[in-house]
Amino acid sequence: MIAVLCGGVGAARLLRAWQERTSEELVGIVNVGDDTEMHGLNICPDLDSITYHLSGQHNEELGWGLRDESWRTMSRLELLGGETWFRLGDLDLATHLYRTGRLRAGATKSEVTREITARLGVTITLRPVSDDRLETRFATEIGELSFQEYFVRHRHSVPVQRIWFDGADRARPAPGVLDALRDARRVVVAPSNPLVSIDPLLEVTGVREVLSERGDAIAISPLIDGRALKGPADRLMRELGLEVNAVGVARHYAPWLGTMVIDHQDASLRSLVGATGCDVVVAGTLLDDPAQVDELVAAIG
Ligand code: FO1
Repeated sequence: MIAVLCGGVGAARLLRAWQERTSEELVGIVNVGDDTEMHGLNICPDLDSITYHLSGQHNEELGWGLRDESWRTMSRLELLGGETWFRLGDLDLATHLYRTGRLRAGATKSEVTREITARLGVTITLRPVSDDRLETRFATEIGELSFQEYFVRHRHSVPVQRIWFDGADRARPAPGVLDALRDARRVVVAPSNPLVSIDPLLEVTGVREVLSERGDAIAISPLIDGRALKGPADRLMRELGLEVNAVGVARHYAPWLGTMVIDHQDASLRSLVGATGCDVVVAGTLLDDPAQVDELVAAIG
């Protein structure tokens, strides 16, 4: 079994590509720091993004949500003067209605995730890292923001001074999370945002400790040539004083990292990455290029 620490889209692409190339069981341990409540509904963007990708129903143009989506409910909500900056599509709403109903009836996030993935034919096991509250928060120039306020409402364009994870000190790992990390033949860190996708996973009791005990986790750099393919990872790293390249990512992960995979374009950083204390593998890391995915999976598998 292979355990993959996951944010959203980058992780979804990796899991999907890997599943096509292996018969080994894959378990995704998924960030919940982006989770939010809107209009009384519980929304889990990373879990849903991965679920929609793995069931082949994701919206490629938007980069989130469902394919063939319509927005009639949002138009109606706008007419009523409701909040519409966080857009919930008509089809996507069914997921949030289902999840919210089940949570109110006493089910856990893990149980609801199992139900939704089974219904949508997803065969990779997805586990929220915790069933407890864990909220990524930002201190910014314009005050404190939740993840979705920062990311969607302000389009990740507000300078960030600090990031923290509310509830992390009390967040217990969801059932099966630590066992998966202990028992996995390999633990892989997806090319997700280190500061807002992977860090919240590490904050959950026991996760960092298991990775340190193992000492062999393999991380794929989300930065190529100092840039994130998607999202604000590069910007956030700069604002928070990290070196904005694969070396900065490796240094951030150094206490528990075994191997760092860097892209061919960053081959010149090989020895600097290695100097942070990990092994280094140079491979293609562009997940929309089948030849590079073949090379990547061969390198980390
Ligand atoms: N991202 C946006 O840029 N705008 C939206 O209106 C938006 C709505 C939304 C609704 C449900 C959902 O599961 C995700 C949604 N996202 C939206 C994406 C999401 O907020 C972020 O991409 C992730 O949280 C980052 O990993």
